[in-house]
Amino acid sequence: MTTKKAFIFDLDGVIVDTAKYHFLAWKKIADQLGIEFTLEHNELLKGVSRVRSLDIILGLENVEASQEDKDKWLIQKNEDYLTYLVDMDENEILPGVFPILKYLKEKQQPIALGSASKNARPILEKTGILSYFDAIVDGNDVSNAKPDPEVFLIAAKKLGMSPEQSIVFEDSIAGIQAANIGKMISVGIGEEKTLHEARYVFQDFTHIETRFIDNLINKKIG
Ligand code: B16
Ligand code: MG
Repeated sequence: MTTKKAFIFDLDGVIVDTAKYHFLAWKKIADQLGIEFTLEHNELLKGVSRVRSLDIILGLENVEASQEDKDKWLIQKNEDYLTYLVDMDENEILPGVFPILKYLKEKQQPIALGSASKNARPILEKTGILSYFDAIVDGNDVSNAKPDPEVFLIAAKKLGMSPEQSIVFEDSIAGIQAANIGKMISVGIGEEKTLHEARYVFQDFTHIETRFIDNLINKKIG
């Protein structure tokens, strides 16, 4: 009998390096409003919904705005962000991701996407990896943003697995917290100092050995 686990991947910053495009698009809005917005501030937006991201940016300098203005900036940000995605192809897949996805497929492990982004599907299509996913849960499917575990709980359910049988790969603090709150195994992708709440942290997928995946599948770690 094959042992199965649910492997749930965040999108931005884990599968593709779109975090840099989100940053550039938000920076334009911040500059327009005279708000200082740095890469350090950008960490606060990772895994966070578009609406909440704008509130965080405005909050950096206590800028008050009408709902009408906020709606306008949200549209502007997304339109600008989408221009960065036009030429996106498989070259934007982060190092080590393809081999891991292929390995999980070989081992017949269920795979899901758990992303806050409302642009997730077109990104998966453009980069040619949509077919690797047995379930997709994105910003269009949830009402509670990370660190609420809703997105990952729905993903696990769609794969027919319990939270305890689920492993979440995440680059954001909010996402790691969501996985932990959901009682899943959290694997941080990025800096140890930023993602110290994760059960495991790897700089990127090239640092994850198949032995680690095998141990997760066979429950030797967790
Ligand atoms: P969109 P993830 C998140 O995606 C991003 O990390 C976050 O920066 C972004 O604001 C959010 O998606 C919403 O994205 O504007 O495309 O709907 O990391 O959860 O895959
Ligand atoms: Mg992310």
